Amino acid sequence: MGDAQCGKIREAIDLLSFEGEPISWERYGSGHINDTFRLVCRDGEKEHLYILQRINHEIFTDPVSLMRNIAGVTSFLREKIIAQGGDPYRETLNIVKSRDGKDYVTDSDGNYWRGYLFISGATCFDKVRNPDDFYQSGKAFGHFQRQLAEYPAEELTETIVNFHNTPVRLETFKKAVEEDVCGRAHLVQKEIQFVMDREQDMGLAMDMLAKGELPLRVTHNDTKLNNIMIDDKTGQAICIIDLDTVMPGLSIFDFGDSIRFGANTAEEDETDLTKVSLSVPLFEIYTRGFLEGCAGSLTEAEVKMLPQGARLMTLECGIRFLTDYLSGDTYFKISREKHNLDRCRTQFGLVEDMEKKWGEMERIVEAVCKG
Ligand code: ADP
Ligand code: GN1
Ligand code: MG
Repeated sequence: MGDAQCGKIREAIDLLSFEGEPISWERYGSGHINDTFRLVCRDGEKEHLYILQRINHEIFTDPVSLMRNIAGVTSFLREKIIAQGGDPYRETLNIVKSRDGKDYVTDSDGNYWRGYLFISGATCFDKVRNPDDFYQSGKAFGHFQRQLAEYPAEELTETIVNFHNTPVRLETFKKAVEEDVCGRAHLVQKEIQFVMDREQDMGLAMDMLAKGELPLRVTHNDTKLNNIMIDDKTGQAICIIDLDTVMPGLSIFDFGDSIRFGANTAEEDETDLTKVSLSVPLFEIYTRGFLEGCAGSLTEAEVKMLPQGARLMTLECGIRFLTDYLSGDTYFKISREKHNLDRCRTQFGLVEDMEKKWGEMERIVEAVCKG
């Protein structure tokens, strides 16, 4: 969204029931999808902080159902947090209602906006700061999934259909190569070949789901490290955010996406590929945290498939970045030329390294499981 359109922010602010006078707002965070702002309001001496977000309605084409999902999931979690003696204002997202009682507002351009209470004293990281943070995040994502096991899945709308259906992602990719709308395909022959060499494996998880060998659960589906808030004082993972993609999925998606992002020794958009590798210690520590958080709820088949979940999520994400590069960068936000191509290359580098360390990954999962 260009800054010219940001004028609509004022409209959205006026429609939401923020406390006090809006003083300032600035772009915030490093998400690839929504437009996020940190909003400061003042009420006499008191300052109130909020997150204001324009929901990307080109990607989430049904923002009303999406917000119904989030309202349902957060009020469900809220009750659990209260029952466990936690702080519901810091441990889950709190939606700021519109002045007429809705969970979102629309501006005169048809954009959808929402407000959340800002969670202070906690940080989202783009890179693992220390192994304990990663362990904590594994525990929290495992626990999140465990808690949502009791959520009525039939009430959730699938906000993006086939979100982690890797074979469908592959088909979309092939179409992008064929259409080559930006004339970029000749620049990425090596990457295209990388994908095609792995065509046979793409359906591994979806086939097991179809055969009933992996159970469908309520999952987060976007478990990267910057979608979890770590308390600045205690170092504990306190709140899981970015709930746009909470919907039925596989446990290995949540495990895998965290490994893809957090156990990479390089950042997602690193251009020096020699820095990219799978950190085996981080893989191990996350596995430990995740399985602890799941507290015995995963089946034997799910546990066995964890390494494959990591590999498939990384491969799939690389394919999505490459598809977007070929299609003219219309999906993920970019801040430089070839940004999506750089991101794709780190993902493929990581897949390659996982393939080299495959035996080790399997042994770790087995050992952690045995305790
Ligand atoms: P996107 O879908 O674009 O990734 P997110 O919902 O993840 O959007 O938000 C982007 C960033 O905004 C997060 O990574 C985090 O830094 C920050 N953020 C989001 N919600 C909150 C909140 N309630 N309190 C504090 N920071 C938040
Ligand atoms: C997007 O919204 P954000 O930045 O947390 C994307 C994920 C990708 C991720 C790659 C809705 O996550 O699927 O894995 O970028 N979210 C959506 O960094 O497509
Ligand atoms: Mg996010």
